[in-house]
Amino acid sequence: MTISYDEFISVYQQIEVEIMEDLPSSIFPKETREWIKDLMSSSVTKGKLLRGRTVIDTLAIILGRELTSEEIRKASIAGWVLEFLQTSSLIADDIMDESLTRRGDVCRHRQPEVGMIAINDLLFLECTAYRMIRRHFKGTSAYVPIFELCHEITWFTEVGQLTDALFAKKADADMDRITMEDYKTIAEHKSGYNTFFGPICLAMALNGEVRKEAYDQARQLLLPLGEFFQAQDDYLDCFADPAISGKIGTDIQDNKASWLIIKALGIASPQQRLILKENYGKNDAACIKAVKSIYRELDLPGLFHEYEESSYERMKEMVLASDSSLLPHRFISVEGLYKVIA
Ligand code: GPP
Ligand code: MG
Ligand code: MG
Ligand code: MG
Repeated sequence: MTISYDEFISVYQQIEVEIMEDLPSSIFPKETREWIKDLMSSSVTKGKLLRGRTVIDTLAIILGRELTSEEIRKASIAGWVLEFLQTSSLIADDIMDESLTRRGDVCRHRQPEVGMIAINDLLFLECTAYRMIRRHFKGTSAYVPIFELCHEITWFTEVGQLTDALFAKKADADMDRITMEDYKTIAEHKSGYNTFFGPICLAMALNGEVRKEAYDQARQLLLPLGEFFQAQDDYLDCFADPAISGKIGTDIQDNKASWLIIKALGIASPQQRLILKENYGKNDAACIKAVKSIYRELDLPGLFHEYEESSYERMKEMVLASDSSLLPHRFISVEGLYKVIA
């Protein structure tokens, strides 16, 4: 990547100083100031930061040259804006999914000293993202496009998240009625906007892109990657080692319309379906185990890897068929994006 993890973190340190300047000790108690500092350093900076760093990479690809230090600084700020928005969403998601761990730590709302203050925390992080945009871009031509893009990303992510939550509320017998088309709608919205559309379109905006068609094409190419990303996330929810993924899966007990259950119900024998239906959506270790064992019987890991290969080929074809005057092919490197999500 154009910028190392450490270089990107060093931009965060400047952002932290600016935010703390907005909270002078002459007005705010030490507890408030320390809370905010700790919230940001213990949550926002703890991810892989790939979305944020992709803004910088994309800008370098668009320009086709090394970035100046000023360009790196601006793109890094935009990258951190996305990271603040993403962390805000993750705190909300963990409350909704009743998750236990995130980024290798106990979920924010489960930390005894935090509890439901996590709701204020997630709202604070979202507002802080817009404060950062105002501070760094107001008066420049990128200000309005960046502002609008961030609103759009958040808006669609929230609609996707709602759709996901409503599907999970359905009785398990209804899981059958959820199709891969429904899955695509959920995944493209809850994950495609923040993971792919956001980083790439912010770089386009930083480069002064104003053509609506360019953003429309970006949406067309990037949202399907969100579907793949979410399928991978669903696969990892069940099969990854939490020590590596940093989070303990909850999709089975949460009755989620996961890629795995939709695929499984599509190919299971009547007997296997019965076991899936009896055990899915129950927060019970034996039920979770029963579902996982059907997943293995059906070789879902193998089927996921086949899906991975075929979706990669599909993405490559879509990029090659796209209008290069709106989005140069070199700009969207499918290999690069796959590396981002790997
Ligand atoms: C991923 O779902 C989607 C999000 C984290 C978006 C949340 C958006 C909100 C507006 C709250 P997931 O539950 O599968 O993610 P994870 O596996 O990381 O918990
Ligand atoms: Mg979740
Ligand atoms: Mg969720
Ligand atoms: Mg998940």
